[in-house]
Amino acid sequence: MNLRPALVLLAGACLALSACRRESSPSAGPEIPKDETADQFIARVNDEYRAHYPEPTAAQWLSSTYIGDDSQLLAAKANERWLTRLNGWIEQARRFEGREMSPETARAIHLLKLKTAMPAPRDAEKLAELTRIATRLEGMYGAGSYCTGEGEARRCRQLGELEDVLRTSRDYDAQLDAWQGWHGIAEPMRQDYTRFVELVNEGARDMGFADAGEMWRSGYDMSPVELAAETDRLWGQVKPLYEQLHCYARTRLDARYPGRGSVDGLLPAHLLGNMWQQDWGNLWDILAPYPNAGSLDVTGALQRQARRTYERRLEALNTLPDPTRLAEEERIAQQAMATTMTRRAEDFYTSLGMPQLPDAFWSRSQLIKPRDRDVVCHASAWPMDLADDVRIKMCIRPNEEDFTTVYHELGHIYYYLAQKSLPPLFQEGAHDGFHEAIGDTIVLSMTPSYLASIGLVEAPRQGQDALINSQMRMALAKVAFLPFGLMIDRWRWGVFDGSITPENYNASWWALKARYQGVAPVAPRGEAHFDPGAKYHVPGNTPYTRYFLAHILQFQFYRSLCEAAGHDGPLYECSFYGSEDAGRKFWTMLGRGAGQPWQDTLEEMTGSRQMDAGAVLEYFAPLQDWLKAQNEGQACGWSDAGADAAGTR
Ligand code: X8Z
Ligand code: ZN
Repeated sequence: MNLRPALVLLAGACLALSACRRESSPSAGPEIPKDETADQFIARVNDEYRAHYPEPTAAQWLSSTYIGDDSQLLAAKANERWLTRLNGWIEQARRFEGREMSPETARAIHLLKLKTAMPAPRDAEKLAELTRIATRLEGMYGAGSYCTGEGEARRCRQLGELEDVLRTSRDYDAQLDAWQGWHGIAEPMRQDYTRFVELVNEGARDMGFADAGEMWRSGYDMSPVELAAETDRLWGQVKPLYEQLHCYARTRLDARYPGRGSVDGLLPAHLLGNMWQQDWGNLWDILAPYPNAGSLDVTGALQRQARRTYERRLEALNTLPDPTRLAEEERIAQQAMATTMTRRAEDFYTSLGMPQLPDAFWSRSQLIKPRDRDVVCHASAWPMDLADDVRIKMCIRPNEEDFTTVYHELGHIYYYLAQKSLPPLFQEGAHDGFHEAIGDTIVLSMTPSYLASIGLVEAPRQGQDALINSQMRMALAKVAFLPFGLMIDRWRWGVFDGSITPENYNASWWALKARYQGVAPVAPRGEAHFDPGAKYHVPGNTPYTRYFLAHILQFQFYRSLCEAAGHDGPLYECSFYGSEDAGRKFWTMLGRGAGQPWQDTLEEMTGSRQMDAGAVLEYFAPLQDWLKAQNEGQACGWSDAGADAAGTR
């Protein structure tokens, strides 16, 4: 489920389990009606799915918002029952192989096999082991903490605080410490992850796939081989643009950190303002093309607003509060600010004619980090009951990245809402990249004019300098991401197919980071480390190619919604805020779910049946020209030798 949580465990399914009976084998389960046709079978699965889906989802919600041994035990158990049920259905579906059935039913049976990203072995013991490991890995990530000092001076920091260092500090060593500190939390995951890979591969093979990676590549209405080739083709389209951005960033970093701004032409992993180097937006102070051509400092504006909210609460108290009260006031102010940011995002969607978020969303979502317990802070959107109980789980802080992430998460939520009357097996993205692209398409509409209209930046300046600033702001988020979006699953596909072995986990990770992103650690990261585990989606087992595809697709969606909104002018100037025509087109696409091949859905939306980076290149054409001029005379790019050495240096 699109980082939609049940992602890991459920990936959108149900569970049918009578309260008094424990499943002992995948084929056990409720009575299977005799002489059931394939169409009747799918109708029954859809009913059972809807009826039982809420329970494992609720268990997973609890274990992610209340990390602890008890909640993990319950989540693992609920997931065990769920995956057993899913395996049972898949086995039952075999009866219909080669038999007559409607195309919808054939599609539903195919989707059934792909309902989880965590294919479980048929063997009951191994299945139970898998759910325990998966729950533990996610818990380790959520509770991860970097502690320094002894006794009184001992201080522990979680991901959010360590990210703050990378966001705001420009001290080389402080950034390195935060970066290394966070990566340390993943070391204990290595053994569990190694076993996890064996178990999901067995599950995938039980289902007829070569390995779990092949299964992941099977959800795209084309062969797994074709899908892999598609990602290469799309990367080939955008790589020259990334290389220009990389070259420009390297020059600026070298100027900011003389002699230390690059490592054999690669960018130092801890200096890019982001733990995984996937979004360089925090480096605005270093990378802004024209610092005097109008401020686009959204983070600063949000922080000022948050501070005012807090100060107003304190003023209203009229007394000097004790520390407990002060902390409580701070929490209330944080919640109020997070709610304001979320309301603002909702407003974009309702401006398109989409419905308001249901009450349950507001009463049950987790918007901020609770003070009293560990939670998985990584943002996600949850369809709890495949109807109106939709929630997000975030630890929102007042900065630009979290602000745009709220818009991203609401994209998932509106996808769920638009599909709630579809059969559950079709309640998915057209493919998973579509799910990830919805909110991001809205983010592309967050132009300087839109940001000014909501009071976050000054009235935008006109002219070439301001345009390049605005393009750079978007490129640091969207273009910098592209190779990262690709390399994570290049690593996992290799892990699943055995070409990357546990002895090479870290070296191959850094070789891929180097090859695709041109990024390297500044000190050796040998096999004592397990750096992939420091990125949520690895312990969380969320496939990642979806985000790469989404970063291409969102520009295609944006272009066609801009057309629908009657936009006239260069693509990058368009905001379709307030356009009900664009909204209708978007909503129609969302409502299709996975009920037809994604190529049909894409064609309805954009007129094209192919994913294509043409819209990305059209959008960034002014920036690409500007970057080429800036990089004139530089030896851009980086060598594979540097790439190969990166992991072991
Ligand atoms: O994981 C996410 C979302 C939830 S689906 C917050 N994203 C990827 C990431 O953070 O690594 C959004 C962009 C990429
Ligand atoms: Zn998402």
